[in-house]
Amino acid sequence: MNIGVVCYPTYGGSGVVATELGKAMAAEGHKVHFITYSQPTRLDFFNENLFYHEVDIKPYPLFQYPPYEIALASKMVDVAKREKLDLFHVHYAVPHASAAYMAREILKVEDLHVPFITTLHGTDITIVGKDASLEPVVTFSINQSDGITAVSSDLRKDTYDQFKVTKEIQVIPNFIDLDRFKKQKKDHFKKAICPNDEKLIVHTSNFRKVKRVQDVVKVFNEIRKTVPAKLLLVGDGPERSAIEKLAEQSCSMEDVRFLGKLEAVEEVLSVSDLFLMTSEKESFGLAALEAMACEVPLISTNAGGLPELNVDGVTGYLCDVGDIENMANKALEILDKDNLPKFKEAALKRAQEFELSNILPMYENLYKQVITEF
Ligand code: GMT
Repeated sequence: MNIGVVCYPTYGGSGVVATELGKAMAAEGHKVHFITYSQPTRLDFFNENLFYHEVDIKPYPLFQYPPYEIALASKMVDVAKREKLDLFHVHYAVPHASAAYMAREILKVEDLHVPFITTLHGTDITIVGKDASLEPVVTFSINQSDGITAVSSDLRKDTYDQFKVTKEIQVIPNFIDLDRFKKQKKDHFKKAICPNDEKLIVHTSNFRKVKRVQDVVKVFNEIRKTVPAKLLLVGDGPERSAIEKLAEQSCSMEDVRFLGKLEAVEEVLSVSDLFLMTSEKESFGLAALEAMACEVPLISTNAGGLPELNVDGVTGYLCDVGDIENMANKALEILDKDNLPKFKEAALKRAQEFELSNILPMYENLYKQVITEF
């Protein structure tokens, strides 16, 4: 198949899923064309089946807001014609689904038939898309999709609850490449961070409000009242300065490190004992799955799709959003030397269910079905 993939190219779950899926499809022999405004972060190498087409927007003094959606749709039309695309797969509904709709309809006029699949990732539904300023277009373009997927049953339900979507939404969860995300021997790294064998707690995110990273710091402060521990915060984003301030005021900066954006996050996960995901809403929780694949158990909230990943009492614990005390108590239970090995083992076992090879056929079958039925 010749597939056109539209996604956000930055660090972020939807871009990672889009890129890793595209790479896996290319390895299966399909030709995959990424269409976006800059090179996707995990696509910086040569492969005969992978292509990148940059969306170009010319600045003009009249434009307070450059028309990205139109530029994207135009590029999609252009690539579809030149590369004889069979299908578009757009990740994150806003504004990719409406651009895909526009491209498909333009191509139809020239008797070219290129259907599109929209994958809903989370905040495109739960935060951005449901806002009244966007909702009519989002509803329309989801309904116009030739295939719709959501990354969890919870997100599927949210979409039906909040939008008048009349079409079938197929749940295809996030996936993990266990060749990359596996526990590596990094003892020297652990020794450098935890010289006195402290427990290592980790959090990775894009530091947006929805992640409630301040709760990570608060839970950590409770944990270290009982157990010597260190905290690593990986990632960057709008809330980082506020979190740094909170950490400076509430704990010793010797014990907390902000690592910023990190490509080889699996190396940090390999030496970690516990992952904290304190999000107010999380459609799936890809960062948590990456941790579990590296044998790191999880304290997460019970928000969104997290209960579909984190098995309460087995791979970690599920807690109410903002319940710092319970999160800290449950964390101490996991970190107990008699419990930690079994939680680690269970985390890995659960992650194996989301191995790429289990999920890839779901997308591949959907692609074939949509192309055949269109
Ligand atoms: O978590 C984010 O804010 C990034 C966001 C994205 O769209 O890039 O992630 C969403 O998609 C991921 C991949 O499907 C999911 O694993 C995340 O749970 C989801 N984030 C939220 O729902 C907040």
